[in-house]
Amino acid sequence: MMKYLTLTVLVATLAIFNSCNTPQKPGENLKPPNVVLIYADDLGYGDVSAYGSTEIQTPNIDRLAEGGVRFSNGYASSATCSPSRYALLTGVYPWRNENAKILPGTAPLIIDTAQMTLPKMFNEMGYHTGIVGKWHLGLGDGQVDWNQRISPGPNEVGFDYAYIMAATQDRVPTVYIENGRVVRLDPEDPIEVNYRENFPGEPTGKENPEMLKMKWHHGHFNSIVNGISRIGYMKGGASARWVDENMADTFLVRAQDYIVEHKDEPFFLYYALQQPHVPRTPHPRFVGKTELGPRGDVIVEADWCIGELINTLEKEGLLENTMIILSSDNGPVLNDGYYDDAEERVGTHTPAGPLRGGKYSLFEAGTRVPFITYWKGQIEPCVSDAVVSQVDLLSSLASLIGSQIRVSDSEELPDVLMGINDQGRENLILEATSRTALRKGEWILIPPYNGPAISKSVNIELGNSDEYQLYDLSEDLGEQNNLAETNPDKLQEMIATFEEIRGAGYKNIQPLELK
Ligand code: NG6
Ligand code: CA
Repeated sequence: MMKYLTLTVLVATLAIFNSCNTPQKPGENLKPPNVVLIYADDLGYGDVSAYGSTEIQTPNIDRLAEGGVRFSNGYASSATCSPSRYALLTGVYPWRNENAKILPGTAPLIIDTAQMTLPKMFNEMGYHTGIVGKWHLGLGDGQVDWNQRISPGPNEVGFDYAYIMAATQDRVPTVYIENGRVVRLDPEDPIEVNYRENFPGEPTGKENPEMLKMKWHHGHFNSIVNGISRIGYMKGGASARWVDENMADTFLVRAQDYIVEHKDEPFFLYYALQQPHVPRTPHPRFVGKTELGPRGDVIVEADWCIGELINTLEKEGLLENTMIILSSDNGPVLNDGYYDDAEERVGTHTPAGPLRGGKYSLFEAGTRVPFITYWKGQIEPCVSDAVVSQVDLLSSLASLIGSQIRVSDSEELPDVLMGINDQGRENLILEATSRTALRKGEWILIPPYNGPAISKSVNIELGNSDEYQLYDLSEDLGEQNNLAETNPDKLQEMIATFEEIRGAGYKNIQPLELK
């Protein structure tokens, strides 16, 4: 009952906002804005207060949502990281690239250096471009020497400045890389990385649990760095290894410095936060900020970072000339491989909001994520129900800043981003661990896939079934009633559209094994 009441109040509160169809003022000629793209890692649809969370308060994200367009149907291109990031930066659906899967830290770069990218598009329009944060799109050619300049990487696909972690916080190498060079590396203590076998004498999470400050639950039992065992083995580079608890501040300061340094020219900054991906390691000043343990605390930490970044833009007088876009690379997960109390302390919090599934899932919560655009003085606050995907950012932002570049999977929806109209995509292919589904209007089609219905390790419904699944989101946002049998005509129509866009190749997909 309590929960029902809270939801009712929330829906009523949200309804005060206008829907997004205010026509543009006639004759308006906008100066192309700077663009800051803030991209969280594993942040769920229900994890922020602007989207209904009551247990976690995110006032800075809410400030963007309340002053901008809050999309209720905004999607990541995939339910996992690398494929989503690939689509975000290239405007190409991830299922077109068989290498766009969750990557190890030693994977080669999966973006072709000849390919059009978001930063290249900005570059061609005279923008300076920077990335600070998580990369996870591979580096080099597969034979990286971490002690030399690492290339190709972000600099070779359009970023003038790059300060990154190679893969994820739970994967080696656990070092920062600035424009291709490992930061603070001592040449006397070279780094070696291997994902197949350990280096003799190096401790691991499996063999040396006494050295761990955070215990692994599944996977994550290889090299130990900062008391946390990771995926993959690493040796050397002691002075370069990151301290997880300082990562948020490290990235924030680089992002702020970038803005200050480039305030006098147009810029595009991709600020790729590491939270709330595992291992969740809030700085001590955020520990205990929520009742939810580290997962809640790092979301509050991320929100604080976002607030500080907005403050920098404001202080530099850039807020009225900068479009801020906020989203997440995939949906939420509680236990993603470490014992960090995320499941135990979740209480009444619903990371996926009203949606079914989570990270790795073909159900809505895998890919439907917080999605906000904000531009002070130019965007009228509103809530948009338009279907929009991160794959659309390339063509849409190109159109917005006057570039002619378009990429075919990336739909041109600048007015949707601006909240001027709410006519989004008609069709969208959703992806999760190589499997694909279709959203068409308010309908969802999930074709049959082998594999477990629920992943036991992460405790998430994956969307696998022997049968076709057909859901009507307008009546059934939680995807509980499969209408495939009762609506054969709609089912056939959806299959036809899906196969037309996707090709028949989806049938041979072996979904990623999730233990
Ligand atoms: C999985 C990891 C998970 C996370 C994920 C990538 C195991 C058992 N699980 O393989 O912890 O790292 O990959 O997450 O190793 S993502 O957000 O970067 O896609
Ligand atoms: Ca992710």
